[in-house]
Amino acid sequence: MRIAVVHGPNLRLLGRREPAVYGTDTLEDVDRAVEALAAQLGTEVEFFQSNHEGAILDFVEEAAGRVDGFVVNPGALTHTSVALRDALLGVELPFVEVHLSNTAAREPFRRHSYLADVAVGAVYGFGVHSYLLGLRGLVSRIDKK
Ligand code: CA2
Repeated sequence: MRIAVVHGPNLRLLGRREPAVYGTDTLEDVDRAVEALAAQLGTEVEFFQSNHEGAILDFVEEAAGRVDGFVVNPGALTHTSVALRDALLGVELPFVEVHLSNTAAREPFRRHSYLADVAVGAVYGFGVHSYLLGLRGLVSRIDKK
């Protein structure tokens, strides 16, 4: 099994700004933790980050030929992007939506997700553990098929 982990806009700032909201782990720390869990689960992983919506759409389309599912932290695209929703629906692969912060406890505009109702599940509010829980859930869902 192979899973792509997608990080949306601005997530490269992780660990460098707003530690009270997003914690002190860097994006590299997140990727290493995901890689370690993936190895335990016997799953291959690859990572992609972009600040550009179109680049993320292109990646989803291109990666769909080689992966079994996606763990996605869409960043602010969560709350704005019908295009990302359509791209993920279009490739017909399971995906989990993950967020470092608890978006339900923040500004009202973060409460709506264009992806949550078409994701196999969502994990919010656990920092790096949101990615790890999301990966576990996705792998078990794919294994059952
Ligand atoms: O909590 C999350 O994971 C978010 O996806 C992060 C997004 C935000 O727009 C979503 O509502 C929730 C923001 C990503 C920007 O990342 C930063 C990290 C550190 C410092 C500044 C921005």
